[in-house]
Amino acid sequence: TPAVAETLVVGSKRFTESYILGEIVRQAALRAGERSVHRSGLGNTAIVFEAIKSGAIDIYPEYTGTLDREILGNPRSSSLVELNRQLARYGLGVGVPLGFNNTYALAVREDVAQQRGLRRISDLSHHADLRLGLSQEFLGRRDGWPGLREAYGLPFPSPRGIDHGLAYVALATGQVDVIDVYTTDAKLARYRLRLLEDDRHYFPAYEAVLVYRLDLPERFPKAWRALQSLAGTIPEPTMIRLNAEAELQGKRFTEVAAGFLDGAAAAS
Ligand code: PBE
Repeated sequence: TPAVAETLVVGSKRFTESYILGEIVRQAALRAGERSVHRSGLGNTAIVFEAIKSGAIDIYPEYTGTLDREILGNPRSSSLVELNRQLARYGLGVGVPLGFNNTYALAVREDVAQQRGLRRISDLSHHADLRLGLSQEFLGRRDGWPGLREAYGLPFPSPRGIDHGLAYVALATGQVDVIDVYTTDAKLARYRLRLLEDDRHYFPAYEAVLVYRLDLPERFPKAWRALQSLAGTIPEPTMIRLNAEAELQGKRFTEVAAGFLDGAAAAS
């Protein structure tokens, strides 16, 4: 037997939901009796994917549409079987669909939407004076702004980059007119906003999943069993509630994750 137990290293991206999911993974592994640390908020998708390829982390929460479009450059949505086939060349696997989809959407204030008659993304093409404030990662992603602009033939040559954590306040105070949102954002319920219909079906599904190094199940068998039992346990309303506990009630990510796992344990 090895002298020192190995430590499972979890990573996450730099936004609320990713922190919470990373913390759920760390604590689930810990509760299963495995040593585990969480390198939280490592950076954007590209940075976290580099970290798992290099072995700096063993596992992190990701989304199917992000794997397809941004990471693998696939033009269409793939099945998990196909994603696994493509990820195997990096020594990676994907699984444990958690139970919710978190897609991008464009949002405007309800009063502005009514004044201008905005319902669908295609309606924006007749309102070239609107000011867009888009999250930095969205501005540069393959499934983000450049493709969206082209798919809809939108004007807006240079939208402002804005930190996603500040976007809702910027919209509410009228500093910008249109922002990109994530559909499980807790703040969506806080402000009177209208989500514009993606009438050209540009955005794919972004089902939450776990991406892991293929040697993880063998190195951490107890954690692996515990992680697999997370499949299907986070329906969309639950994820929105967990995001709200962190962003609206000011709970720590560790506390939000522990509360979720306590509830899951009590229910089983
Ligand atoms: N998403 C929507 C992005 C951020 C918001 C969850 C698909 C992602 O992290 O890939």
